[in-house]
Amino acid sequence: MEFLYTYDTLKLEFPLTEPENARFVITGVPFDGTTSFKPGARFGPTLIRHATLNLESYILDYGIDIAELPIADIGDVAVVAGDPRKTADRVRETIEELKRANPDAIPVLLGGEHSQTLGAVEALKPASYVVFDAHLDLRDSYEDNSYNHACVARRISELGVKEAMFGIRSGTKDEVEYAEENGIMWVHARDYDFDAFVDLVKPLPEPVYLSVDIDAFDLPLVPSTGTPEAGGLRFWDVIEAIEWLVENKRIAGFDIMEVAGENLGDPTALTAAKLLFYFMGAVGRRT
Ligand SMILES: [Mn+2]
Repeated sequence: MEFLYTYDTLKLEFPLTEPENARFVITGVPFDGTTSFKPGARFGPTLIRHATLNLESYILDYGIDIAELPIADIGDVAVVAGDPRKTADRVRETIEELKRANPDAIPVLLGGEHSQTLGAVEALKPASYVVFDAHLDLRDSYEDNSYNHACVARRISELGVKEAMFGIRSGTKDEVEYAEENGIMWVHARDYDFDAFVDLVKPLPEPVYLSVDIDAFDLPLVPSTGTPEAGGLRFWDVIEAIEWLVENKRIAGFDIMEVAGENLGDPTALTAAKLLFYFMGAVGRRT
């Protein structure tokens, strides 16, 4: 099928299927128009796809080969340079087109700035939003733009979506107060463990949109990201949480955002690629 706003780019290497028949439909969003510190998220989708070349499609500890799963890659969304709202509109329309053709598909967004998650959430209308992130992203506005990457969780909460956040170690007093006033639950990276995750996520209504801002991970795993912060989560801790989530909750959509860098083989993209494979493996082994 044809999409209004996507174009072909480097795609995943293993046998792909058509979006109409796929369980997972991958789309890149090469947008970094509001990045405040370290640029390069526009290269994230390509870097992640390239990093998958380094990985076996056979998931050793699951005993399944994700290359045998029905996966589509529809290329990247054509961004509107410098405009996170208009670009997120294109993300929303792309996912709406996909869901009309294939209501069972799980859209998988590769980014690109976290601002673009809003478009996916608007399209999929999940009841809950579970996010791994270093940052609360609850600002009402940042640098005079309410669709800045630092505002994405605020915009999503305003849609009435329940939120739970993990790996947090950065936010303002105002953001903490907004979270308190609006019942937004979050766990500091220092306090994170599996039980804390399950406690918060278990009561959340379905379906759940799962977002991973790559900066949730500890710095050595993800040196190239827009706003890096020391003191993050360990890789297997996040995988274990995702395994629980896909076993126990219906997943509306998934994304891996804020992967940046300029060089192929960047550790950040390698972390993201491995995470992508584990997500598809964790969902795929159940079905
Ligand atoms: Mn972040």
